Amino acid sequence: MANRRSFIKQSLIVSVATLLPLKFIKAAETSDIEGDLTVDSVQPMVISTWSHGLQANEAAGKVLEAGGNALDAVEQGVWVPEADPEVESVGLGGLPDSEGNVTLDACIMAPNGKAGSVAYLQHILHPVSVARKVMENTPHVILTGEGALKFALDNGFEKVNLLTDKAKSAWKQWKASGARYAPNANWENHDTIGLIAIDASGDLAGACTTSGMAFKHPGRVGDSPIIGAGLFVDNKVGAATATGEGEAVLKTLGSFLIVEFMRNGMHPQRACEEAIHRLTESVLVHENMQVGYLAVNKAGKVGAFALRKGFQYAVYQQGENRLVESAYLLEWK
Ligand code: SD4
Repeated sequence: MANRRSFIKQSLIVSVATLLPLKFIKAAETSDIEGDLTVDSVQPMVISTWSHGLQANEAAGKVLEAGGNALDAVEQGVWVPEADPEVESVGLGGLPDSEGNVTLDACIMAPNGKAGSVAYLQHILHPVSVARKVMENTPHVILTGEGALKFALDNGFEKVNLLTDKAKSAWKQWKASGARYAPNANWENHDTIGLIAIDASGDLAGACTTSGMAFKHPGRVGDSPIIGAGLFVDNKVGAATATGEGEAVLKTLGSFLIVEFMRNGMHPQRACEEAIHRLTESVLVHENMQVGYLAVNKAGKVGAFALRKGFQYAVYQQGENRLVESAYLLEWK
């Protein structure tokens, strides 16, 4: 064990040192001993991405405080931004694709290792709940597009119009300004929601839901509905979720990577930092790229790290709900 730990420490020092010229801004103080997964007792808790996570956490926290389980908590937590027309990156009110259609990606993972997901789904207010039905009522993990819509309608979900006037006029403005797609994952400080909960039994579940990158190509699917990319939960180890430019997260399977780092004894903070470092090593980082990771281990320790400044996450525990600025690697140019 000691050997493994010192190896991890050493490899961390090497990778941080390699990245120093890129301006290593700040990293939380952790030791890999703190990544120990020994659990005595953990208070129920909820963590989620961005400031809209605060309201989502409240809803999820209520479920936990009423004795509910982590799976119900994550589903009901993310219902809040999914139904909020002011949140331009999730569900109703989400910015559309290049043809003006709102297309949604969402997934959910349960403590028993089951997972469900929908991608490129249109017209449904709560894609996370369709993902849960895929998990619970089918032998599949992912349903996409027309098939996902048919499944939703067959299962009693109603068809709704997700394109608000505000989102439509943003799309028209984008068209008028030349309709050039540019990944922009940090705009207005709210984005995809990834939410993870630990319930009173110490069980973990997670959900991730988004309308994806604004004005994306029709048919584009991001990281959020892909198990291991936008979200990964292992009830013995911990869970992680991602926000930002999905293509970068997909190419490095960021959430799975973080959970594997934690499995090997890394503190969630270090694990998120390492996943960002991995991304800078294996993905071409362009000047507008943002990626943020958020993780928690089985013992309730939280970590977060972003490629660039601006990522925030919300932490709810024992009735307290706070918004935290994530540490990050690079300043915007
Ligand atoms: C995507 N990861 O579709 C999502 C978008 C997002 O912050 O999280 N933006 O690529």
